[in-house]
Amino acid sequence: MSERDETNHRFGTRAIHAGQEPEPATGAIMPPIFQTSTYVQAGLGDHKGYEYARVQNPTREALERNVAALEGGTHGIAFSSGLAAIEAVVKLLSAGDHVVSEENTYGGTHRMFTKVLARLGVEFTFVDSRDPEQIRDAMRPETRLVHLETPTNPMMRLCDLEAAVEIAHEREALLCVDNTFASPYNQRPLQLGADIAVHSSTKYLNGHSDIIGGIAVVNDDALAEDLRFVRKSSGGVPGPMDCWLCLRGTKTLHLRMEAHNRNGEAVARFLQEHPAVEETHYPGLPSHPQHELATRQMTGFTGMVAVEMGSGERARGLVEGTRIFALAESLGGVESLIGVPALMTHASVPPERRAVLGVTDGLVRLSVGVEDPDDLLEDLDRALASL
Ligand code: P1T
Repeated sequence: MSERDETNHRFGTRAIHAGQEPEPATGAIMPPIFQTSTYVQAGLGDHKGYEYARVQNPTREALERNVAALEGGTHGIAFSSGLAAIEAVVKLLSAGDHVVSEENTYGGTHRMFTKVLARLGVEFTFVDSRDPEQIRDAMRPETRLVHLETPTNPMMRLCDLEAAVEIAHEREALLCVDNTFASPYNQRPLQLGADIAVHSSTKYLNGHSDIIGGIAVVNDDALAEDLRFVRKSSGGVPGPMDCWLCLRGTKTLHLRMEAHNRNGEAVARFLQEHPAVEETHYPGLPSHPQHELATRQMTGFTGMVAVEMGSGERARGLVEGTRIFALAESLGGVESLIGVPALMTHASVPPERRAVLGVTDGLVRLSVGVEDPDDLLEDLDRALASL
């Protein structure tokens, strides 16, 4: 992965500066929150490029330029949520088109594909993309999109993106990667050849658990145009205040991700050694079956850890026993969260599919925050001791 962009700036500098110029009227160093729905025109058709805020908003555009620079892309298209971003990607397709999707995505993504978009005539085949040959085998003449998530939510499975790019492009399908779990600090799918990187910016990009947002990043002008057209036509835009908060978040992405990576690894190592834990899923551990791929494709392994506790009762004991780790959905904020995917984020996935994926009632997912790591380990140790 190239460390610098065309401005010759490295990641941390881009995080703070990319896409933002001092505001021209006053010199304000921070992009203003353009809290407006419309823009006054001097005469019919005589305007400054801003007509209506579903279509254009300067605060949103600053965020889009910033995240595009972090992903190594040329265009960012921001949405009202991560699911709205993924939905817009599928809305590039038509009824009768086919999508090959990783089977272990966020539960809400699977629900949207199977319960909403499939009803509209788009067909989906779900595969285990740890084996890229499964993607190849599922491709049909009408396959227009391969949708991957790596690492996956919550099993922390990986897909070899370079292999997937080759397979998708051989058949002229778009490759979209949900990069939410890794964040662009740790993994940049576009630089590995993917066509679209999508995020729930609710998570690491914003980083402070105070907005819902999504974004798609691409390198291709025509693809960006198509996604903007879908957004303009469908309407899933984020508000300016949320864009501003997210932009404030991305300024510290590199600092936060260093701490998440460090704390995630410390927690994973601790849990792996703990006798009360049956199995620990974390791509940064040498015992992870895809650790070699992780070190090739990622530069850090995030704060996301999943552990198998052996039963629903033991999982409940752990998630209800911690004091610093808060029992809650979501992830990627500075504060540590803990939950049981089978009852929370993946409750919408049918039980038989959950069983195939390993999303058991005993699986606990941790979003390790950036608190003092010793306090986090003590919190887990205390909760595990009480089981
Ligand atoms: O919640 P929203 O911003 O719409 O993003 C959906 C989404 C998309 N992709 C991934 C990988 C996700 O994890 C999510 C949302 N996930 C949770 C809320 C969660 O707790 O896992």
